[in-house]
Amino acid sequence: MSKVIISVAVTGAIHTPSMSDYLPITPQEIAEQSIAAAEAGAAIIHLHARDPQDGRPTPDPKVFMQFLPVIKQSTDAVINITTGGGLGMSVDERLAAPLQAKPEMCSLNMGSMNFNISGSAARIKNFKYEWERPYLEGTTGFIFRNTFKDIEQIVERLGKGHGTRFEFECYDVGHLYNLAHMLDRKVVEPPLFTQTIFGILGGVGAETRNLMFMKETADRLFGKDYVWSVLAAGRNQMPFTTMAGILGGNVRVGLEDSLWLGKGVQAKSNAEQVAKIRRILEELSLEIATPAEARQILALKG
Ligand code: KMH
Ligand code: ZN
Repeated sequence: MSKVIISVAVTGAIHTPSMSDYLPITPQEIAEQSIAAAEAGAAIIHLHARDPQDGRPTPDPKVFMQFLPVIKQSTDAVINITTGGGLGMSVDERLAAPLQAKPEMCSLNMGSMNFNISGSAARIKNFKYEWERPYLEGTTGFIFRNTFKDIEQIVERLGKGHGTRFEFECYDVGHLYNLAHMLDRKVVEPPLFTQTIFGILGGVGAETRNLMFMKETADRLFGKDYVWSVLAAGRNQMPFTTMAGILGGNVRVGLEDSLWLGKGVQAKSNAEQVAKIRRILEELSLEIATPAEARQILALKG
C-alpha cells in the first residue's frame, strides 16, 4: 500500500476568531502552527491569510509573504496556497498571492456552490467582530463561484504558467464529473490529487455511503490517474480521515476544516490534529509519506 500523505489546512477562511482562541490569525501564528504541523508529520501545508488586526480573511499577497518564506525556511513541506480565497473575493483577488508566490501546489475548487459550515461553531452567539456575523448565520446569499471558465483560467494562469499542480476540491459527486471533463479536454494532467470533501453545508453530507460513492465514482472516472484524499468538516474530520486511510486514501486535517480534537475538546493547534491522525494511521500499520515522497507521488515540481 502506498504511504499516506497528510495535508494540514492551517486556518482557512470559514472559521472565525470568536469560534476558537486557537485559530491562527497573525502571520507569526500561521507560520508557527504550520511549522509545528509539519514537524508532527504533515507533508503538505494548505494556506490562507488573515488580516492580523481582526482575523478577517484577506487575499493580500503582502500578508502571505509575511509567513510563506518563514515556513519555507523551516520545513521541507509542500506549500499549497488557496485559490478559493474567502467569502466574496473575486477570482482575480483569489489569484493574486498564488501568482506572486508560484507555489508547488494550489487548491482548485471544482464547481460553484452555496458554502457554509453546519456544525456547532456556526451556532456561536457572541462574536467579537461585526464581519463575523454572516459566517455565523447559515443563510448567507454568498455563492462560491467556480465556473468552468474560472477553473480553466486558474489552470492556465498558474498551472501552465508556473508549473503549479493542484489539490482538486470536490464537494459533491458532480465535481468529480467536472474534473473528468477537464481531464478529457486535457486542461489538467494526471496524477490528479483529488480531495473529496464531506459535511460542508452546500456539498455532500458526511455519511459513510457518500464516502464510498465518491470513491467508487472517482475510481470509475479516473482509474489509476488519481490520488485520493479525504477531508471532512467538524466532528467528522477524524472518523472520515481514518476511513480514508483504511481504504488506501490520503488525509487532510487542520483547523480550516475542524476546530475540534475530540468530543467537546477544542484542538489547541493544527499539530495536535496531525499528531492524532498520524497516531491512528500508524496504529493501523499505515506509513506516513515524507514531503519528498509526497512530491514523487503527486509529480510536483519540487
Ligand atoms: N475549506 C475547504 C473545505 C480552498 O481553499 O480553495 C476547502 C478549501 C478550499 O480548502
Ligand atoms: Zn482552503
